[in-house]
Amino acid sequence: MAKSVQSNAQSHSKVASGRPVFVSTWGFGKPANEASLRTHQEGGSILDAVEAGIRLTEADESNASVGFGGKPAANGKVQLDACIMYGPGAKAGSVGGIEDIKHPISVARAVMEKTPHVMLVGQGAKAFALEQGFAAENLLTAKQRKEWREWRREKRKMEAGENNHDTIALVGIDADGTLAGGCSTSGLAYKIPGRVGDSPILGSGLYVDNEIGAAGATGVGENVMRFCGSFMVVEYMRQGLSPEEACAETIRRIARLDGRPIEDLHINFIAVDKKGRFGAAGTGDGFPYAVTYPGYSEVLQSKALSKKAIGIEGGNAPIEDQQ
Ligand code: SD4
Repeated sequence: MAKSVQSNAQSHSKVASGRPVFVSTWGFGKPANEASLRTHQEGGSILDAVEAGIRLTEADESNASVGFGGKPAANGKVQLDACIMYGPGAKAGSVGGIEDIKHPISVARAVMEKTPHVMLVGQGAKAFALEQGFAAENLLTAKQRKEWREWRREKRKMEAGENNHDTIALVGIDADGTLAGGCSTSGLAYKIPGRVGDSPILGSGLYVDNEIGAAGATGVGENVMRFCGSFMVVEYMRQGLSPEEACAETIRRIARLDGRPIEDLHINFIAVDKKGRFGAAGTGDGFPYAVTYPGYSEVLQSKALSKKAIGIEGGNAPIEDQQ
């Protein structure tokens, strides 16, 4: 296994020629990466940079899967999940199902830096955020309230497929080789209140290993979190796979264990390694990811493990439940 892995590795390497490097999910990751790069160039740490990039996406009302403007749970409340991880010392913070707070990535960072804990959820997470000076605000926009009401009126099912995505996972490495990453989402649209997906779960929606690299996930969280998906990507990189092949091998292994065809899983991974190599893979065709370093910022197409279309970015429209 390790052998064939090594030989695959050579043909799938994309390497950044500058530092820092930021890699994130979807096309909207590009402006997030660019905010990260700016923050770093202005003197921020790699952790500050990751947080700043994700905050840009959280504040973007047009993104229906992250932060303000995100789609609500079935009860009409927007419940957000986020985590952040810093390579040195493997420090981490996370919040699950937090309501009324626009920047869960910053609350996750506060959990990491100001408490002895790693994860806070629900009411406790919100109370902590308020204590830390975060403002409570309504995150359900008029557009999302209208769509949620229609969804409720038509008694449609919760969706979990190719049009229910757009989480941001963003990982970065600086000139010293220090790694950091974050992940933020409103989760699956119209989920059962209290449902938490992979995004705030360390090792699932995000993992950072300062010796090896970092990885993040987007898509149907249930199909990532049963397999510690991002941790698995990092472990494949440890075995010598390139970031792209590590993402692809993780998807193949998940599909084998799950038993369903790859195209029914709707998951995607991004990764960067300690050498500044980067890559991504998705179960469907057309998963875009963004890569930014000094003098370079592009949206690239990931390796596709099936021909099934990934669904439109910014989609997040109800379809039949595919669970
Ligand atoms: C979740 N993984 O809550 C998230 C959803 C997502 O892009 O990634 N959307 O399952």
